[in-house]
Amino acid sequence: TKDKNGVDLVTLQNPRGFSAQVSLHGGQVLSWKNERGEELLFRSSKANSKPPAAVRGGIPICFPQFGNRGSLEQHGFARNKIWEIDNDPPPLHCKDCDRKAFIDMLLKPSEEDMKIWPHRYEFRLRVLLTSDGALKLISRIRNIGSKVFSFSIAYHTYFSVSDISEVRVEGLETLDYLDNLHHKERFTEQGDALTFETEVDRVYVGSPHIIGVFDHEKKRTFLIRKEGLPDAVVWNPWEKKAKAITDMGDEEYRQTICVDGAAIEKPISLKPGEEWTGRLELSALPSI
Ligand code: TA6
Repeated sequence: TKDKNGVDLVTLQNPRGFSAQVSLHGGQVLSWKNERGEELLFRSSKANSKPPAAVRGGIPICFPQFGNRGSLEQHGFARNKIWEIDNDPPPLHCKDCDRKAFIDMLLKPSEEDMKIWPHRYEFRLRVLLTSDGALKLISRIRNIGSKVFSFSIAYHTYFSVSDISEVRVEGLETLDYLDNLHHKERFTEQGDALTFETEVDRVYVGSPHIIGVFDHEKKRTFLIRKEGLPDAVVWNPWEKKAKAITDMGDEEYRQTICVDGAAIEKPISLKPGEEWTGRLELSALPSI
């Protein structure tokens, strides 16, 4: 189907009744619903889906730059580009994936793009709903040019939560983090689980491949499994910053937390012909 701006939207379904919606604008997951039709990802009521801006919510793909760490636009250009359906996808090693449960998309630079970021790459993104409703994003980025390049990447994941004061994040204890609110300086996490009382904008470096986001009120646990993504961004704009974000309702910061699988501290470097693979798997489980 197409959205009101004529952008192609693809709906994924699995036999258990989970669904997801992916936009070819940015290769962005916009929705992920469980078998009861509950929306698991946040989307702002003020989100505008008018290209090139990315929809506020879902999972924008930050590539080839995270944040303002470089000369490109904030979070790079991939989330603002129209991707194409990948008609030459890598083989699907997935025993019980049915045709309606995944989409393969491709982003390649146009000659125009080459003026901004002069590297030849193929970015193949597979979004897949597993048979038990987990959402998998598999990125394969290949250098098809003649010179080495490096990039940062983040799956900017807006989880839907009942209220930020009810959220706990586990798995990042004792890690170092770069604090975007303090000139990206490095600190060490002292606490046990992360809880939220104010703006947080951090890159936890060398994070484990499993992180838990617990929503106490909804009795729901999000599990984040990641491979090839050594870092984890944790962000909530809180009240003041949320008011300054035009495509976010003033109170909506309470209904979301971003915990993003990422590779930021040590950008990924690819020699000609080399390919990098990054995998993110999100599960939404009833809390024990
Ligand atoms: O998530 C970290 C961050 O870099 C924050 O500093 C904030 O800018 C957020 O990303 C959202 O960025 P965006 O460009 O989507 O408004």
